Amino acid sequence: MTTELSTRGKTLDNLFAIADQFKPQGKVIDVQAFGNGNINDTFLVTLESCAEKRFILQRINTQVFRQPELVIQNMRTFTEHVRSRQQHAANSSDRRWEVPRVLLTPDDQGYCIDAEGSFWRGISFIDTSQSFDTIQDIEHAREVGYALGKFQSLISDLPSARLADTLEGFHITPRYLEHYDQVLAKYDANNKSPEVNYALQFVRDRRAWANILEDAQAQGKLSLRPIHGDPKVNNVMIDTATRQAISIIDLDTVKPGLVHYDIGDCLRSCCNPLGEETEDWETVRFEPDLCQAILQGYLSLAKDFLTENDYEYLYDAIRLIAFELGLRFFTDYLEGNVYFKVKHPEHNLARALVQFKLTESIESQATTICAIIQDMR
Ligand code: GN1
Ligand code: MG
Repeated sequence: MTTELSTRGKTLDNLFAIADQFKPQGKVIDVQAFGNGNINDTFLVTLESCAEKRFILQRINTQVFRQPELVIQNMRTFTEHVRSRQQHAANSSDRRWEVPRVLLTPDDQGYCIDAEGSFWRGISFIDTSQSFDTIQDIEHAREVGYALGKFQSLISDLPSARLADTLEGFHITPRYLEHYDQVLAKYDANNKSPEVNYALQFVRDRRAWANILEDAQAQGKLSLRPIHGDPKVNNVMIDTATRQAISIIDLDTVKPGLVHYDIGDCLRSCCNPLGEETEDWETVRFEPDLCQAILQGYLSLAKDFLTENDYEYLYDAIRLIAFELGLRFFTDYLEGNVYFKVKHPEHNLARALVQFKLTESIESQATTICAIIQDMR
């Protein structure tokens, strides 16, 4: 079979051969494009007659992750840490919680490089679970918050020095602004659309405030800890039977950072009921009830490790990470879509407008959001 898949001309035959590198217990019978990640290419591999019938095959985007071996190494460090903690804490919780495993290759490296130099890895599939692109109800929101608290508590005692920095500058908003300025300096400013003008003005109006978390860190008010980096709604796996959160997947950006990046990213993703891919950007809204439920779930675990200063910057984190993602999408649009995968040339502009509208909605509800946070301290 030589069916062309949509991703850079890999044939199904190639993909079967690559999947075979991850020492599957059974014969590979199917490989399908899977999920809707913006960076890596993801496939679901199905195996015949064995206990674990599926696994995830991914081509890592090496334009983004320049040292993909370090991404695998971090993932293994994290998985081993959690496994040893779970063994020591046996029976302390009756809730199901799973950590995706790196699948080993015959040389035990956990990745393989194909004839064209593409970098591939295999990851175990979390069975009997599913994820959603938007929050389904209040219970779902609480579970997503719980999952982030659980994740951060599991890595809270992993020394940051054991994790490599796999993506320098990730979530450091002033760095994204610097890059934006460089891109803007080269951008052909003729015939700007009203949407581009809106976005340019949006960034101009907020740039002075965008250092807020980095300044707090520089002043010693906030400190670096291991974080997930990308805890958006569809990275939280929900058990299909119990509806409880049982895992956070996508461990590419597990590295030292501020917990605020995680909280901000989780809330900007979950409290936008229309989802980040909506084309109806003008009606995008931040939903405070979902924010409250997520923070309840999160703080049920995180209250043990958050400091007073951490609480002081929660509102800013929610506002900042929505703004930052809008800035990242907008910059990529201006630069010609070199970072995020797009379905059409204006896609990143549309995504940027969604995040900017969300930021506006957060700003207009600042009092409500701050009161929610205050009530939970
Ligand atoms: C990217 O590829 P994906 O969908 O897991 C991005 C995140 C963004 C997200 C927005 C390494 O994640 O930071 O929040 O898109 N990942 C990277 O959907 O830049
Ligand atoms: Mg990701």
